[in-house]
Amino acid sequence: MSWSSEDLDGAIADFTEIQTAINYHNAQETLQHLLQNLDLTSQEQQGLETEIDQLAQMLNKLENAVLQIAAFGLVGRGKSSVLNALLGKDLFQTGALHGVTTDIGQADWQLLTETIGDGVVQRVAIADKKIVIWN
Ligand SMILES: Nc1nc2c(ncn2[C@@H]2O[C@H](COP(=O)(O)OP(=O)(O)OP(=O)(O)O)[C@@H](O)[C@H]2O)c(=O)[nH]1
Ligand SMILES: [Mg+2]
Repeated sequence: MSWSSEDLDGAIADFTEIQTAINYHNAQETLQHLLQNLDLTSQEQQGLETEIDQLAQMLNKLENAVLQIAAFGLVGRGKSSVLNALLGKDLFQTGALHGVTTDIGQADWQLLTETIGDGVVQRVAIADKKIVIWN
């Protein structure tokens, strides 16, 4: 069988996708293993609490395929307002004065899977608002 350049491109793309999945799985397993096999004294545990927590959060992101959205921009340009609009809740303080937001804030979005017609649609659902992110 002779391969066309499209066949080769397709095979390379498939291989890249498989390699990505393997890397993802390896990262997940490594983190799981690390967190499950921590052998620390209570003093060490206390001292490394923040780092351990960050690793657990990283693992949670890998396991739940968390997508993070961050807003960057000049002061008073509407970052908090946009995030509030997406969330459907006034979680982030907004205001006309520059520099209203002084700390990093976070809010959780919940991903729901719904079946509509023949296809499965995944939605980000916050309060009563829904944003389709995958179809
Ligand atoms: N006219 C208009 N005003 C907006 C819009 N979006 C936000 N604002 C107003 O602009 C001001 C600043 O909005 P914020 O969401 O607080 O902006 P921010 O970028 O988070 O500001 P900092 O946290 O201070 O950096 C507020 O008074 C908002 O009500 C918009 O699309 N149009
Ligand atoms: Mg803000």
